[in-house]
Amino acid sequence: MTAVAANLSRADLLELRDLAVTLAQEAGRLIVNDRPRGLGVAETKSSEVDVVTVMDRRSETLLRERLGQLRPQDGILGEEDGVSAGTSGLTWVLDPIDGTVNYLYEQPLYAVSVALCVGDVTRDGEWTSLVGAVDVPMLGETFCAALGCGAELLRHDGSRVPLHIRAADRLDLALVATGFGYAADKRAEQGRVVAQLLPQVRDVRRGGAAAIDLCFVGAGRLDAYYESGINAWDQAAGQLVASEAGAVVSGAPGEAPGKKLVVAAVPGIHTALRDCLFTASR
Ligand code: LIP
Repeated sequence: MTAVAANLSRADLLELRDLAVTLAQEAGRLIVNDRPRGLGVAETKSSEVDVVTVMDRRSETLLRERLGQLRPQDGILGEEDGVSAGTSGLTWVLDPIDGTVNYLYEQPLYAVSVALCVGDVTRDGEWTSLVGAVDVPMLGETFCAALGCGAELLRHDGSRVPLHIRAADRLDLALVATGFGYAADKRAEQGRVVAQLLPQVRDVRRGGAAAIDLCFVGAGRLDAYYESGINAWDQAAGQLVASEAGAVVSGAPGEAPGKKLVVAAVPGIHTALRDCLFTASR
């Protein structure tokens, strides 16, 4: 199902995109301005290094409250509080702090990711992002996109520029980002894959936030990003920013992007990178 199936016009999509921007920026300000001194780990999830802070929860609470006021008919899927059903067939997919470990360590690459999707957001390949916004408060930047309407970078000084990918056609000259999971066995496997990739590309970056990595592909700050094991909330908005800026966003060969694998790359290297990853992971 797409925007047409969701009966949304271009004007509707742009209005919803702007709402996603507003909400992402509100939550971005909250997590910076209200960060308590001596912020610690409130709880852990899949492992001791998969952390949640009190600000992850406050950010998602703010986003849910605002959506409850403005879009009560829509569903919500949030990283911390899960699924809330709606009646519109549309679902807001929220990562209240993407790059939580960076946030915990006061490193700048963390973001609030807000996407509006159609379809079943709990199943890979069964959903499509219609609008997305990724606010990176420490950079003073918000990346946003609407399906079929392009992608933009909004700077907190009020300026805005369209996003376009880099022109690249050689994998050996590509700057590629990736990330690693929170489970030791998964990280060992991912380490083997990136070790095989490293000599075949210009260099590798590990920023720590999928949403930012995907937006950086769209902004021409990376040639590609791939990762396995990230959730819909990590990638729903960033996928759309990257694709609307001209990147190819896929999963494994013949599969949609999702938790199993997401590969976002400039067209000239997407197939070569995906083939390289497929070979390395065997
Ligand atoms: C993060 C992802 C990142 C991945 C990290 C972590 P979180 O999400 O955005 O790409 O490599 O391990 O999963 O947990 O900060 O929301």
